[in-house]
Amino acid sequence: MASKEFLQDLYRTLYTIRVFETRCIQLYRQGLIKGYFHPYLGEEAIATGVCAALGKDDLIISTHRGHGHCIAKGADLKRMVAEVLGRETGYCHGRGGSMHIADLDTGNLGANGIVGGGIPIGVGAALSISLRETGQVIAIFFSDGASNNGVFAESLNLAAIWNLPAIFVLENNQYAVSTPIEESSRDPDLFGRGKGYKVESWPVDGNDVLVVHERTVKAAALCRAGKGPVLMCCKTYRQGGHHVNDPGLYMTKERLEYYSTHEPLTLCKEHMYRGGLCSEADIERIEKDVEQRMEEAIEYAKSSPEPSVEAFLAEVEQN
Ligand SMILES: Cc1ncc(C[n+]2csc(CCOP(=O)(O)OP(=O)(O)O)c2C)c(N)n1
Ligand SMILES: [Mg+2]
Repeated sequence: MASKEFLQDLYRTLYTIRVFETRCIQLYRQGLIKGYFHPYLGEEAIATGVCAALGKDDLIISTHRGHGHCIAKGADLKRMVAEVLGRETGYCHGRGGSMHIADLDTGNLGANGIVGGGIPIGVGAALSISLRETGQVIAIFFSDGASNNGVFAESLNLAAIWNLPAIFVLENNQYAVSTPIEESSRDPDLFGRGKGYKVESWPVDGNDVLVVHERTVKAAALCRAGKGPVLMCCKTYRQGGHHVNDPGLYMTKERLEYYSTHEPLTLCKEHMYRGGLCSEADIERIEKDVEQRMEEAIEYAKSSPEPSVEAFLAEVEQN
């Protein structure tokens, strides 16, 4: 059984992602965030469970919906908010914004605005790990839409024939923009796709952080034993539209209702309350602390300078 401390750590990460996304949506509405912003609301258990099973030296590669991955791998909230607000103190000095945060110090090879773009880069990193014999693994995050991209098949096959230490984490949120999974695949669970390449492939409840964690521990062990890759098809659901300006009117009432309770925070709290392991006061304490840290990060970002026009021009000239 998971310990109280471990469950509290998981809840802290889940809640940090929830608050980060919720507050950033408000900042977006205030005009402080430019461009696209794809919230990870409802999908928090995947990044949290996967990253909790990885070591500090292990790697991840992310997607256009990548804030949760950054946070779960240990990114600094202040630098994240600063990046999203386009400030000089951000991870990419405000040049990348929401879809391009990378943090090599925490093993995060970065988000990617190209759907499926992270998959072959992740396999390249796994090949590098394998050649250098470092014992690391990489978790490659991508969603159902990306799994219909040819590069997924090519990458999975290469990883398979070379037994690479890559965990393919398919975040099946059941939509690619507004296209439901039933319209883009005969097999809406998707894990059958790995079997065709003789890759260990599992259906996973992507909203239960303990399940995701337990599966990732197994996947990482297989990878480190030279039996990779592994495909984890984590079923989840977006708690809203594709991005901040999409009201998601095409989402089905039944599923929204089901996933309003079968969702990461609620399920984690159930684990915490089971057997009297944690109290409401424990949860409240974590939530207050997270909310305060987020407000500090927002203050830091707001008071940070925007990059200067001169700096932009100098970079363009250099390149
Ligand atoms: C190569 C490419 N094609 C199209 C787009 C436009 N686009 C952005 S997100 C998206 C849907 C991606 O769906 P999925 O992979 O399921 O990711 P999710 O948004 O569900 O996390 C599309 C088509 C893009 N960014 N890159
Ligand atoms: Mg999707």
